[in-house]
Amino acid sequence: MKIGIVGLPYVGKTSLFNALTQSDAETGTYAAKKGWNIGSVKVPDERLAALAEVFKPKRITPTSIDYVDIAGVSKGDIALEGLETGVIAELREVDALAHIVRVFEDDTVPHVDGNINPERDIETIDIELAFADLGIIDNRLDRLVRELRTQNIPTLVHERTVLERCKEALEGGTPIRELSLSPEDEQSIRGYGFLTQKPLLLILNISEDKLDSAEEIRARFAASKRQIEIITLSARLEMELARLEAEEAELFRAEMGLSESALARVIDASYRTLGLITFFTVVSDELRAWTLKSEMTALDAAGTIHTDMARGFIRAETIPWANLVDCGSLTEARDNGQLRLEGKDYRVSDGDVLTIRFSV
Ligand SMILES: Nc1nc2c(ncn2[C@@H]2O[C@H](COP(=O)(O)OP(=O)(O)O)[C@@H](O)[C@H]2O)c(=O)[nH]1
Ligand SMILES: [Mg+2]
Repeated sequence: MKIGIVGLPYVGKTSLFNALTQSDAETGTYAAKKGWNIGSVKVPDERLAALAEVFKPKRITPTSIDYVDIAGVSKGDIALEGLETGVIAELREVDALAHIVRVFEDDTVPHVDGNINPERDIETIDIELAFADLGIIDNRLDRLVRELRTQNIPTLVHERTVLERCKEALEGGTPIRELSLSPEDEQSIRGYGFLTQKPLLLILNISEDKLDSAEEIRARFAASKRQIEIITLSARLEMELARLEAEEAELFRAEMGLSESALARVIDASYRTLGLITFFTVVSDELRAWTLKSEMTALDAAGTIHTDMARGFIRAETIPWANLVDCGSLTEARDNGQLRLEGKDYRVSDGDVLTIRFSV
């Protein structure tokens, strides 16, 4: 899974990127307009530790998330740069966008529009993302109209209809994500990676001395952005905490009254936004976490692990992770009748421990 960090220059994107991925990319600069940073973070999961007590595996493999930190965009940038630039092309590849919004006040940090106004900044980026999509739609529609003049290809006619709907929505200020598209509609525009179609996470970057009122600030934005996940954090503080030893950082958090690490909240929200769940496997001494779209089946889970497993799927043995921890071992779970046998259509639940039986 890959998440693109977007936002105006000087809002804390690179600081958050560094905090999330334990990287050391340069902050406070707006030089490399075409550049981006990319880094990976292992998803912390307490369930893995609990399962490790049961299985005593030689190796524990968590899932990971990639974050892409693009150089800041300001008004007009995306539209002017167009589709071909590396930055936009990179963004089209991501699974979701995290938009960082500057709420923190700091006279030593410039703001491209002169003053702090998060509502305005959210709109600026929304409009830029819409422009980027509209640019592609207009180009494609031009070509489709020409092609359809000489021949009648049903798939292209369908694509044109969908693109026209998208265009109308965007021009009216509605992102593509809010349209109700059928699976066929989605399929016809999948290749474009429209930015306003991607799930969006709003991250409010607030001053470290305003963390007390984080919830109020969040509520203010939540009212107008109902369907969108909103997180508040202080990117600079998080970056500094990420550089400390784990125990030291914990102490700091406790002192400042911060319960959970902001990074864990970003990761949780990323999973929710993308509708992802985690399942676990234990194969030859390796305990491993995997990511799956919610609603997916045991067969999909098998395919995530290996195509052979999906091809030769026989059945899945499954148990919720907590039940397995209670039982103390798979054998015990089987004896207690807690290990269920499921077929390929079984809907995997978050936290399931799966053993796939297959033959090839
Ligand atoms: N006071 C304050 N400054 C911050 C915070 N987050 C980032 N900054 C500063 O804002 C400047 C821009 O940060 P950077 O992460 O490079 O932003 P980017 O341009 O969006 O990548 C740097 O000088 C950061 O130290 C914050 O939470 N509080
Ligand atoms: Mg930056």
